[in-house]
Amino acid sequence: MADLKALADAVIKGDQGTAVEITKAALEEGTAAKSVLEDGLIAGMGVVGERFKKNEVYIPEVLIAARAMKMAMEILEPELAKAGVKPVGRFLIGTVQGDLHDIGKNLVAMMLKGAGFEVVDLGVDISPEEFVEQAKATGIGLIGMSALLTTTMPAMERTVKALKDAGVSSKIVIGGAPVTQGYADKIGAHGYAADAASAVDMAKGLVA
Ligand code: B1M
Repeated sequence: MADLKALADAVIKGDQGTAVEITKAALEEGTAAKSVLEDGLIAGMGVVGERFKKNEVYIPEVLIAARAMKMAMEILEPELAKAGVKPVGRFLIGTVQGDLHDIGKNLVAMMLKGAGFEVVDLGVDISPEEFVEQAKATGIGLIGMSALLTTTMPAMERTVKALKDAGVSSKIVIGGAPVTQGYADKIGAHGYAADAASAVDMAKGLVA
């Protein structure tokens, strides 16, 4: 019987080799892909997210854990697809126009994937028009924007307006060092998250 607790521990420790090995062994012996995902990988990333929120671990540990999860996911994804396992939700994310910072945005994307979301990452310097185009093309109900510069924050407001003008009814979450809850309220975003773990909580709340 595959030890999914050991798989969760491997993710927490960022031990790629062990995470991949247990994932392969679990699938070979017939453990359901959904169980490997939920009781192993997501359980492990959930612990990392909680520790990150409490400042018990920091960005490097989160990145290492996310990488271990990613390696295991590469093995698991075809099996999940075969079994018809649906993601918890879908999330479209990008850094706004004029802004090239992506470390925080990538962390948010990784933590969302760790929580079972399918993430479409548009990258950096994304114009309001591109957000609208991609939101319409993918039909994704949750859109996240990141900005690290006070000078690029207004692009968030323009993007929220463009999405609403285009009739996109997706929920919009914003974040990034200079962004605040007050700013989210002002521009009509549905939510603000101060860090990657809070972004996951917010996304879960919005799809619930
Ligand atoms: Co830039 N930079 N930078 N920079 N840079 C800052 C942001 C700055 C505060 C530095 C400073 O002056 N002290 C300053 C902004 C000042 C301001 O506007 N108030 C600044 C500046 C001025 C600039 C340039 C203009 C510098 C220049 O060229 N003169 C230039 C702008 C380029 C551009 O974007 N057009 C620039 C360039 C760069 C680099 C390319 C060199 C590099 C970016 C590399 C990259 O991202 N690939 C860089 C870096 C690394 C930084 C600092 C040092 C670190 C940012 C970072 O990655 N933090 C930063 C100073 C600092 O913060 N100490 C600085 C770690 C990251 C994990 O945190 O992104 O806040 P953060 O993400 C957090 C939360 O905010 C939240 O979750 C994350 C994890 O908990 N979060 C979200 C983020 N996005 C979210 C989205 C959500 C929810 C939560 O929902 C969707």
